[in-house]
Amino acid sequence: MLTIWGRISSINVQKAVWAAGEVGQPFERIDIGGQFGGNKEPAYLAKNPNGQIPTLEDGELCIWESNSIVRYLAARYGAGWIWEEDPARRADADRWMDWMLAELQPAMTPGFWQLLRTPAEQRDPAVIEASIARTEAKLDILEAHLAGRTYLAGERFGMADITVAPGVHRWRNMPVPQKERPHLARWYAQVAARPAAGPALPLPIS
Ligand SMILES: N[C@@H](CCC(=O)N[C@@H](CS)C(=O)NCC(=O)O)C(=O)O
Repeated sequence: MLTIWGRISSINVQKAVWAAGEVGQPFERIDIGGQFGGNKEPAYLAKNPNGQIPTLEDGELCIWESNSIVRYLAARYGAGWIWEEDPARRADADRWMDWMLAELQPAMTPGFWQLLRTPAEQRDPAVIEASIARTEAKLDILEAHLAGRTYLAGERFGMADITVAPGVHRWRNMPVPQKERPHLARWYAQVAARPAAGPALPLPIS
């Protein structure tokens, strides 16, 4: 049985939970981080020296970095399914996974923290405005890309969808103006309806 360390409100934990569900691996998820604390304790730091979530344990193996966890689960348990053997097809998925960590998450996180985790009187409207503008530009890229394909990396559901969708789920449920993007909305509805997505995309977001 796998162990996933991390509170489910974290989009990085959501990726790991979704991937484990897709590849049909039973797992125990242990609440840690945020209001649960525990992620700076020596026992946890021995597993993940960053003191961040998620961390995955699979027997003797201990992995951190959410996208690496998704790739591991896909390669280990999802061969011929969500793992791509073909280097070109895998690169197509990889770029969206890296884009999520390097572009979309940094764009949306300041706005999320301001609006969901900062008392109203301490919020900085300039930070919120900048985060919305940056995120909207990234979502426009997704919209244009999804106009031409069913899933992020082509016609087959896979690792890229599992990695990016938690960010889109979060943004769609934030108190920010929601621009109409029909292709993104169609893709989100399709992937969020998957059985493994349910436990990974809690509402309300927090
Ligand atoms: N690059 C890391 C980032 C991990 C990260 O920033 N995790 C956040 C939650 S999303 C965290 O550990 N926050 C501290 C906490 O929850 O206490 C990954 O993708 O796994």
